Amino acid sequence: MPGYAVALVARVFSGIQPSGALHLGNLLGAVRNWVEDQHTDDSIFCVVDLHALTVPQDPATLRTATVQLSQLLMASGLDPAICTLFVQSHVPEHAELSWLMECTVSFGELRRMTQFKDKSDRSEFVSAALFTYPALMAADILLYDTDRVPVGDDQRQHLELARDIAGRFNGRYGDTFVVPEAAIPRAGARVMDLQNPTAKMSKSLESPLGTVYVLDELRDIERKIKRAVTDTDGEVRYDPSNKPGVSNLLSILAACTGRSPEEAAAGYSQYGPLKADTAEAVVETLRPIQSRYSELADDPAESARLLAIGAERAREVAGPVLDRARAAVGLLPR
Ligand code: ATP
Ligand code: LTN
Repeated sequence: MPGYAVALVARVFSGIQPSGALHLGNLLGAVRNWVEDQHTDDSIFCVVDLHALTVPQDPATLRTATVQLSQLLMASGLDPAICTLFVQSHVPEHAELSWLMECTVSFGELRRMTQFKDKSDRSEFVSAALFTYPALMAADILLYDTDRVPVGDDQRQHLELARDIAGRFNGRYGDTFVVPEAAIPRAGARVMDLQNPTAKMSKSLESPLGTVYVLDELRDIERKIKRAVTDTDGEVRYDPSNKPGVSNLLSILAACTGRSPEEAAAGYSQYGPLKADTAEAVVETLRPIQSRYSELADDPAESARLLAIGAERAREVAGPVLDRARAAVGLLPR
C-alpha cells in the first residue's frame, strides 16, 4: 500500500448478525477465534444490524437481539479494552461505502452467491438488499484496511467476492483498499444441525432440537446432543460425506477440546460414550459464558457505554478510508 503507515500487527475484522440467538456454530466457527485474535492482532468486531435487516425483522426483537448479542460476545471473551466492538449502524461509513461497492460488483457476481439462492428460496419477500448483501459485507471489511477475516466456512464465497471487489476497485481507481484474506478454522468451521446433519446449524432456520444455543439450559444442551441423529453402522469414524451425524459430533468434540476430529475419534467404539463426552465438553465450554452473560445482562447501561466507545474508535479508522475511496472515484471533498 503506498503512502500509508506500515502496520506492525495485522488488522482483523469480522461481523455477526443479530438475526437470532447465538449458537454453537457461531461460537466454534467464528467467535472463539476472534477471542484469540484480539490478543495478538488489531481486532475489530461488529454486530451487523444492517445485514439483519435484509430479511424482515420485528423492530423490538431486533433491538433486543442487538443488545443481547453484544453482551454475549463480551461474555464469550471479547474484551472491549483490547479489541474494538461496535454496532454496524452506529458507524454510517458502512452504508456509504456500500454504495461504492454496489457500483463495483456486477449483477452476475451477486447472482452466483449461494447464500442468496438459499435464503431467497426460503423467503416469501426477497428484498433488494438481500441480493446486494455481499456489497455491504465488502464495505464492512474494506473500511478497516483489513488483512484477515476470521469466519466460518459458509462465508468463504462472500470473502472471495470481497477480495475481487477490492482488486477491481484498485485496478480501476488506483491502490485504495487492502485485499483481505479469509481465516477459516480447522475444527468447527461448519457445525451442522444435530437433527439434520447435512444442513449447517443456523440462527435463522427454525430447528430447536437441532441447534444448541449458547443460552440454552445446560440440561437441554445435554439432551439435544444425546438425541443427535447418527446412523446405523455403529462405527465411530470421521467421514463427513458418509457419516455426517457422527462426524459433526466429532468436530464439535474436537473444537471444544482443542484437537482434530480424527484425534477425537480415537478410543470410541460406540455412539453413547461419544455423545456423553461431546455433551460434557459443550456444557463445560458454555457454562462460564452463561455465568458471565448473566452479570453483563444486569447492567445494560455499561454495555451501551462500551459499544459507544467502540463505535467512536471504529469511526476513527473508517472515516479516512471512506474519504480515500470517495476521492478515488471522483467525488468532491465535503
Ligand atoms: P443466519 O442463519 O441468520 O444466516 P448464522 O447463524 O449463519 O445466521 P451469521 O451471523 O451469519 O450466523 O454468522 C456469524 C459467524 O458465524 C460467521 O463467521 C459464520 O461463518 C459463522 N457460522 C455461522 N453458522 C455456522 C456454523 N454452523 N458453523 C460454523 N460457523 C458458523
Ligand atoms: N455475512 C456474514 C456476516 C458479516 C461479516 C461481515 C462477516 C457481515 N459483514 C464482515 C465477516 C466480515 C454472515 O452472514 N455470517
